[in-house]
Amino acid sequence: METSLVLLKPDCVQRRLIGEIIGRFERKGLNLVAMKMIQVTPELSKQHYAEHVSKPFYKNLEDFITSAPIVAMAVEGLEAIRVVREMLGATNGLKAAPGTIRGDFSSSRQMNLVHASDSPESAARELALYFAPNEMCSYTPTLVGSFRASDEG
Ligand code: FUP
Repeated sequence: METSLVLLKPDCVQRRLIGEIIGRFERKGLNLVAMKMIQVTPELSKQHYAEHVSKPFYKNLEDFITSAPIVAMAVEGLEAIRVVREMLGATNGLKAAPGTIRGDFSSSRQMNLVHASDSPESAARELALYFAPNEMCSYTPTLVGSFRASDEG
């Protein structure tokens, strides 16, 4: 099992797409194991986007991510990090494949609705930024037998 850090960004909240996006993850069979709405501060933005802080687009990105609340979630499942990234589609909504979240709902590189961790190392670092260990609610999903065979994990 893997757990990915997923953020529904300010454009997702402003456009009332929270339910639509969470619904996709639920219908896929992923488990939501933590969730909260928060206002990202400039400090948290710099931590989250540490690899981008020195890039020319960073100021605009920080202004955007701090412009309205976000919904942070921990999403658990088999191969969840790759599965969720593929559900999001390419970074730029104009290039994301139809059927993906960004392909269906975004026409922007910055306002691409959702963030998800891109590796196990990123997921561990990002989950720790948003959730304390006691905010993670692991549980046994009782419907798992309707989602996959018992020998699939
Ligand atoms: P992703 O992993 O798909 O979230 O994308 P990146 O890590 O490459 O980029 C992080 C965020 O920066 C994305 F949400 C989009 C944004 N971005 C810009 O706003 N302008 C750019 O030129 C590149 C990325």
